[in-house]
Amino acid sequence: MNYKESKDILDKIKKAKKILLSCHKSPDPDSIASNLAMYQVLTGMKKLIDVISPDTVHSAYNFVPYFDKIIKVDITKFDYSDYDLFIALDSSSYDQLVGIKDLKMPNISMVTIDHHSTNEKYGEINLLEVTSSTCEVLYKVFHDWGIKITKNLATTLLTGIYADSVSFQTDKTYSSTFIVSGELVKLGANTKDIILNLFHSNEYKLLKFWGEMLKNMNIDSEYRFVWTAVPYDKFLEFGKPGEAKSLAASVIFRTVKNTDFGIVIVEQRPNVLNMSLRSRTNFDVSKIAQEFGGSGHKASAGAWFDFENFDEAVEKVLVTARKYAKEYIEESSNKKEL
Ligand SMILES: [Mn+2]
Repeated sequence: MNYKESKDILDKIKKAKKILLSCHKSPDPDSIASNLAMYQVLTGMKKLIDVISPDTVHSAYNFVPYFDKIIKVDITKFDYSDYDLFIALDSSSYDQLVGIKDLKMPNISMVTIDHHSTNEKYGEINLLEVTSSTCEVLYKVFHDWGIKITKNLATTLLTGIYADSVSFQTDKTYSSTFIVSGELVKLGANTKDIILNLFHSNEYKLLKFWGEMLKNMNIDSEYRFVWTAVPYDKFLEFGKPGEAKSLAASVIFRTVKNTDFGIVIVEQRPNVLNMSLRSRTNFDVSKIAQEFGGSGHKASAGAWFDFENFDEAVEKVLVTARKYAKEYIEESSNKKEL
């Protein structure tokens, strides 16, 4: 047995007739894939399953098997009364799942399966392993349940692992991540399709927008970071590529030699800034995000915040970044002296 919770969860599933699965707000590939993997396994057990999403699911992920089973709903009006069980995947809190603060939790039995260290254990049974992805955890759960992994299921699970580990680069990429991935490849996961769709399918317009970001890229050599800031008129001009910012932060702005981190700021709505931060070293970017009402991890964080004057708002971010950068540089040099 990989997990002591596996049996109790399976017992709950066996007793349930109709089970609800739900993607989290702004569903990412691990959210989509973990839900569709669970969908495949539970329909195989002849259960009635609905997979809902509180947000539109990006069509870029329609290569994931059974993608068309996800139904977008208005979560504030959703009727839960039909279901015996709610399995919440890849969401550290109910707020994160629905994307609305303090929305009342439905009055049905809830199980959570997750990989975020910030998980608030909001279900009756909570299975948490801090690792690459919920899909990695699910593979081990399915193993405990004795599920036969089909090619489709293997592709689905490996999609979540590839995406959430950013091709095995995050610090939550453990030996278990490689072992599970190896097993999934052996079982017929279509790695070519996953790589093509996840990493080699950028929209032309999005890359042109990256050009705009790169044009405005600056380096602060003293405090060791790069940053860019793009105003709303440019965001509009390039067709509002909403996903461009976090992708650019991961793919470009965290890769600059002699820096500790990168910041990408885009005015995605008039007078609202959306910021993505990525760390290249041990620098904790979530500290900066938190000062602007955001959240995230040490290596990757983000924030949305209102502002009045664009240049002043960007300057405020830079001042905050320099404050934490200074602390980090001093700490690192102290360690070296010891
Ligand atoms: Mn995840």
